[in-house]
Amino acid sequence: MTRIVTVGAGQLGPIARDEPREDVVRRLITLLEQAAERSCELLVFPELALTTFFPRWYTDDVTEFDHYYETQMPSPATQPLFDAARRLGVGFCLGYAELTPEGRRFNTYVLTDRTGTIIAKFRKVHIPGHDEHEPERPFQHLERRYFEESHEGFPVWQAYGGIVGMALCNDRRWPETYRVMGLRGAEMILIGYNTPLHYSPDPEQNALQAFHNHLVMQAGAYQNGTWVVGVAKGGIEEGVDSLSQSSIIAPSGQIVAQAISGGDELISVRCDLDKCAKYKHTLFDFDRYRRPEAYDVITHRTSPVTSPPSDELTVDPDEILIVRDDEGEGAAKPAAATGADAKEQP
Ligand code: CDT
Repeated sequence: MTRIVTVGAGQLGPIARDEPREDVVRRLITLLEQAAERSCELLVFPELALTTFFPRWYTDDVTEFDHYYETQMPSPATQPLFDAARRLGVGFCLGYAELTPEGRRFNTYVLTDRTGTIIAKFRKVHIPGHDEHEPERPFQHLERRYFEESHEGFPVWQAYGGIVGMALCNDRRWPETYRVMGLRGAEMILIGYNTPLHYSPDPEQNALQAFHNHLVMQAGAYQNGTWVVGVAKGGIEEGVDSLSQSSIIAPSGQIVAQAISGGDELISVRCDLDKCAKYKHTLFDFDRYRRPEAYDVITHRTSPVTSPPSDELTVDPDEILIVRDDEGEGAAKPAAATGADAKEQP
């Protein structure tokens, strides 16, 4: 069986601080038109696709940045994108900063159908960075000042002939993001990102940004038997160089298409959603092989266990692995050998 959905990743290059929404929307429509030429049914745009990545700047009064937020979707400025979707028959997924009537601020993704009607909304769960000005940084990452965390979790939706979920940028680094959607049957996960190449808290990670980006998305795809569409806003935006390398990843974990520029670029793949079942029904047959009772700390703790309380780490002396001969007679490996698999070696 095949269930084909042709999906595009609409990578964006930099958006200038003073670039009008109308100009950005024109860029999005150009990508949507290219997607239609390639017979895409769905085009995925990045996180905060309507504005520059404004959390790189500090302002005392957050409301001074209200012009970066959308108070309605569609709005007069974004309506032409929705009209283009309807005209072309190509749906889209769009990231933007959302300001609610109650004054709440979210980092948001919406998904439309092929008529340009919004059918799903996701708000970013893992908000990275910091909330106060840190002058020692070459640029700020103040997402925690400008957005609150969503407590709506990671829902999935019936769309495009399959089960579709969404995540935003830092969400992609957390295995739970994919697993929660995997448990809900996700067959395609749409992820937009803005990832500066320079990571102030540990610049040793700078050279690994591209590796880590693909590492997490490929693992998430494979371990949950789902397609992943990862879409960047990349290039040098207001002096800050950000990762590009948008990619479309199969349920095997293989990258099947990858952007090669740091600018506006469309990549597309005919994705067979039925490929997901191969992984969901074999190695990652959750029903058969998952052991939730062994994972309890995952939902009960946020911080690691640094010094385990005695009720969490019990070492039964009879279960200590005794290593003989090759590692020295009688040498013991207590911590590594606790649990049901620990046995005395013959
Ligand atoms: N936008 C976003 O979430 N970016 C983060 C940057 C690293 S945290 C400062 C990311 O996880 O890619």
